[in-house]
Amino acid sequence: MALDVGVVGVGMIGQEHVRRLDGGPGGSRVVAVADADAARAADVAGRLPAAKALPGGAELIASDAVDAVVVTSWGPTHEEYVLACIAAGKPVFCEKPLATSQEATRRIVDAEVAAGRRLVQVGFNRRYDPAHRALKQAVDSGVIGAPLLVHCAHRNASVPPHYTRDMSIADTAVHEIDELRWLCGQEITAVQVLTPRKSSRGGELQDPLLVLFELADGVLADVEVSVNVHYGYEIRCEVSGETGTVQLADPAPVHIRREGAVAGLVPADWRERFALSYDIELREWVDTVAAGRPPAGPGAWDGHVAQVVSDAALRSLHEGGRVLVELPSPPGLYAPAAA
Ligand code: ISE
Repeated sequence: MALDVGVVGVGMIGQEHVRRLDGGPGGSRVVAVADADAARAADVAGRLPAAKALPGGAELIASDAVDAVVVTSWGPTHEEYVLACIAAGKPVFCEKPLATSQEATRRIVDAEVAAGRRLVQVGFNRRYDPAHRALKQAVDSGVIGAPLLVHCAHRNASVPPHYTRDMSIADTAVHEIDELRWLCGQEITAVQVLTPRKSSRGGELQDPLLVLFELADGVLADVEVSVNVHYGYEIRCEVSGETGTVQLADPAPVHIRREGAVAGLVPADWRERFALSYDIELREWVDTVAAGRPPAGPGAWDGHVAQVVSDAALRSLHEGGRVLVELPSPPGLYAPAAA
């Protein structure tokens, strides 16, 4: 069955998703777009065969033409749009973070619980990256024995001018927060943010950061967050286990050896590094939602937990020290299905 999608927010990531959703292999098309910048919405709609530009997210969500919604607007608007989708009974794919405070993500969880069905999926795309999936498969298979330590690095070549100090956690490290929970199958119980010598390229930002996570089974994870490395976009993850290690391979498709040196291209940014993950993520979402099933990917509860951990990390960044993460039990709606 075809799925008619409306996209709220057609900036960079919104346009990336529009390109994949319109005429995508799962039979989806984009029928409506909205953006705070009306001219941009009109421009994007004008390039699509079946899309209209609507005046705002509320109109788009209410439109009878829209079966399902993708929210790729600015983070502080996510809560309003996701709650409106739940109230309208429409499936919604919301880019990370699900909202910008744990109170807001909790309101989304409560609304979904009150509605009695899962409608929300959050854009934690690492779960769809073939390399990350292979990493998890290796850990789950037991080939490296019980995992003990995880070492990650999340490096951006640069960040846009609107990027603020807290975004190193809330917008960037939030990917590793979800990744660690998913990869290790454990909740994060404590977090501490350390601030090394500042990069002279970072301006007002506290860059880089070293974030230490403790997981419920005692695994420790360290994450370097650097957002001005200049040389490209790099994502690393290595799991050290009792009998071996497994790590993400170098994503360069080829290595060139010449003049006594080896070179492999480094992706320029997340669009290049994670292109396949976005293809798979949206394809799986469209297939599931078009079949009338609840979204199978990370849901509102995962978005909420990531926000609770992110808030704890921000507290550590602002006030120093190790901050405990306290999580209530998930509501029954999010209990894993019995095998
Ligand atoms: C951006 O929003 C992303 O999702 C990228 O994957 C991440 O690396 C970047 O730091 C974020 O700002």
